[in-house]
Amino acid sequence: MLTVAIQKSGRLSEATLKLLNDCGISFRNGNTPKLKSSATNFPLQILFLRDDDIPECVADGITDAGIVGENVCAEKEKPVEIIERLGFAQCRLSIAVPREFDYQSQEDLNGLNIATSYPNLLGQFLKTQNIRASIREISGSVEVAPGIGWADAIFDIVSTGSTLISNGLKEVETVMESQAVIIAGKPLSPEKEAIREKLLFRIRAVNRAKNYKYILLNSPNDALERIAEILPGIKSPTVMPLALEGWSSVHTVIREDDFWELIEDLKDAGAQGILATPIGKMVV
Ligand code: PRT
Ligand code: ZN
Repeated sequence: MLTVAIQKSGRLSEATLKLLNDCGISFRNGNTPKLKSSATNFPLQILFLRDDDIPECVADGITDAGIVGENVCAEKEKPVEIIERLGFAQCRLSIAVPREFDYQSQEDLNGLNIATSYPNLLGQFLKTQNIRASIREISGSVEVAPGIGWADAIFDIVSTGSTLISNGLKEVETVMESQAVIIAGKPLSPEKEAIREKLLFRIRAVNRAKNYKYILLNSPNDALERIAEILPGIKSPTVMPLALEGWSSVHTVIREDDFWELIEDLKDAGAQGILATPIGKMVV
C-alpha cells in the first residue's frame, strides 16, 4: 500500500482528486475529504492535510509521497525531491509594489519593507541579488499590507494578476514559477516503489493526453502524400479508404499547441471534414 498526502481543502484538492479519478482510481466515501481514504481499486491510501504540512510529512516518511505546490515545497526547504510536475495550479511568486511607485530596477528594492508568507524564498532571492531589504512575515492577505502602511511592497503568489490590480499594486519581479508537483522523500521498499511507478505511469498517460488531440479528416487520394507530410503524428497517420472512390480517411494525433497552425495547411492541401477530439489516456 502506497500512502500519499494531498491538500485537504483548497486550490489543489479538486484537481488532485480529479487526476486520481482520471487514472481510474476510486475512493471509499466518494471524494469527501476526511483524514484518510483508501482507494477501492488500487493499493493507495490518501491522507488529507494542509498543504504547508505536506513537505514535512513526506520528509519524515509519514507518507510515501505528496502532492503540493512547487512554491510550498521550495519554501519549506525539507529533504524531498520533485518526481513529477503535474501541470495544474500554475502560478508565480512575484514582488509587487504600489502602482505609483516609480520602479526602474531591482536596486529600487533596497531599503524596502517587503511583506510575504514566503520568507525563505524571498530571503534567498534578496541574498542572491544582493538586495538589502527587510522581510515582514504575514500569514495571509499579504496584498493588503502596503495599503494599510504595513509594508512598502509584497512578495506573493500571482495567477491572473487581478488581486494585485484591485489592491493598487503592480508586479515588478517574477522570482519563481510554480505548479502542482509530486514529491517523494525517503527510499521506498521495492513493493511500494513498484506501486509508485504504476501510479506515475497512469498519471503520465493522463497528462500527456491533455496536450494532444486526435484528428480525423477526409483527403483526396492525390493529396495524401502532402497531408501526411503536414501531420507529424506519433509514428505516421492511419489512412483508410472511404466508400467514395478517390478519397481516404486520415487519422492521427497532434499536439494541442499545433492545432490551429496545422488546420490552415491541411485545408490548403485539400483536407475536408476535419474533426479534432480530446484523448482520455495516451501511452507511447
Ligand atoms: O489551507 P491550506 O494551507 O491547505 O491552503 P492555502 O490557503 O495555503 O493554499 P491555497 O489552497 O490557496 O493554494 C494552494 C496552492 O495553489 C498554492 O500554494 C499555489 O501553489 C497554488 N495556486 C495557484 C495559488 C493560486 N494559483 C492563487 N492564485 N495559490 C493562491 N492564489 C491566491 C494568491 O495568494 C492571491 O491572493 O490567489 C490570489 C492571486 O490570484 P490572482 O488570479 O488574482 O492573481
Ligand atoms: Zn497553506
